[in-house]
Amino acid sequence: MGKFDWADPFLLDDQLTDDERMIRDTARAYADDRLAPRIIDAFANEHTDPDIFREMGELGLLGPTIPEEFGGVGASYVAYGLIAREVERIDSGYRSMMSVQSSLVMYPIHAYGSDEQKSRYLPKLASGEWIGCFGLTEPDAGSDPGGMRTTARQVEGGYVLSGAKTWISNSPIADVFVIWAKSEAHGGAIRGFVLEKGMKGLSAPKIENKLSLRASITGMVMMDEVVVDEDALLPHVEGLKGPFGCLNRARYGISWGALGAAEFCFHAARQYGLDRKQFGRPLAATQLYQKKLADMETEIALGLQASLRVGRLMDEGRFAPEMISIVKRNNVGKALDIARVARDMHGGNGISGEYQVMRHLMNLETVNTYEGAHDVHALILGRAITGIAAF
Ligand code: TGC
Ligand code: FAD
Repeated sequence: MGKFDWADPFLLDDQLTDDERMIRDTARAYADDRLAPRIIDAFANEHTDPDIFREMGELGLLGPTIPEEFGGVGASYVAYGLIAREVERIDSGYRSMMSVQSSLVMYPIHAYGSDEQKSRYLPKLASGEWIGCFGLTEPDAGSDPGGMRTTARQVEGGYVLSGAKTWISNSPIADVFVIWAKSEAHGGAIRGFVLEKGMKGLSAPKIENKLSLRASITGMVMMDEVVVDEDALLPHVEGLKGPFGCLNRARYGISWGALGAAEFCFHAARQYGLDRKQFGRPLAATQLYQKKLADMETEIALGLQASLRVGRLMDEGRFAPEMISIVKRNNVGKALDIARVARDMHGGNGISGEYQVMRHLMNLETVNTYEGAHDVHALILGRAITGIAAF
């Protein structure tokens, strides 16, 4: 008979390779030693520290699945998920910074870019010297990115981009902007362009006063007739499958990350219940408290196994986007429920920044919405189940 470990009920650790465990341990040590001590102040003061990109880059945590020749470490998608879990155990905003750089900026340049684009951008993005952002969402095109209005007009030797993107992670501090636009020269098809900070007509104002993800800066991207050379175009993809190919990777990472946040909340609620006495005994000695902990442990364990399975299928090249919709939607939804219940289990202390569960709860509200809202993933699955698109 095996031994039961409440913190790793299905022995997930056993199912990892040595390399994956090593990468996970690196990410965990960094998160505990360098991110955890900063987060309470960073969230309270809405402060994003650009040094975090450099620190993560030094440890190989940015674009880890990218081959070594471009600055990555050629790690598995399972390893990428494990990094997301460790970073989001501290804060969803820090995971956001990491996953935008890795899946939404480095991935498209690697998968759809020219050799020149790969050599110019990937090593500096991998080291964190340059910060990237990904502009898909617009004020009037969120869940329906096909309705975007940003255009690229062909001119002699290049393109002119005009439009506005909103809710763009990292944009106010970004050096590199992956922008999706409808290109007149390609029959109105959506194409990707790589823009750089300082281009005339390009600005990225910060969105102030977010009540969620406060340690991760978010902004708009305004493009007022930004002229780019022909070589700013990502040559190897056309249509919405370009941005969706990136979103597949980021959504998958989020499915692990959200469970990292949920694990933090579960562990905090367990410890709080063991320490706090009411009616002459620990809260954890009551049946209601134990049932809540059992529900949390169960959902986290099931969700992690599902993400591990999807990660293995990604590594084997056998994943379908709908698999990712299942784990993104389920794991984030369950993490949000767990954070809410953990907040309740902390009583009045649960609303204090020091106890951190409410910060995770507030963050997970964003995570539930971005990268395909919870209900939008239900509709993606509904389409696959019935053959009828209900968008
Ligand atoms: P649809 O007709 O379904 O598809 C259009 C074309 O795209 C292809 N495609 C995919 N390809 C790869 N992977 C996927 N997951 C794909 N989904 C679709 C499809 O095959 C088709 O290709 P082709 O060659 O036939 O043209 O498109 P639709 O317009 O009907 O889409 C509907 C829907 C709901 C699926 C889609 O629009 C959607 O997913 N909406 C959600 C939008 C979203 O997720 N936005 C995320 C913005 S980025 C972000 O939030 C970053 S936050 C990061 C952080 O801080 O961590
Ligand atoms: P809407 O699409 O208007 O949706 C509003 C509500 O309606 C949701 O509940 C949704 O589920 C529901 N809904 C929509 N369509 C349907 C339908 N057909 N049937 C039933 N219900 C529907 N975007 C980027 O491009 N890059 C980024 O880096 C980025 N970072 C972000 C960071 C933060 C902090 C936030 C909050 C957002 C970020 N986003 C980013 C944008 C994010 O992807 C969008 O907010 C998301 O896709 C939803 O779009 P929306 O906000 O316009 O909501």
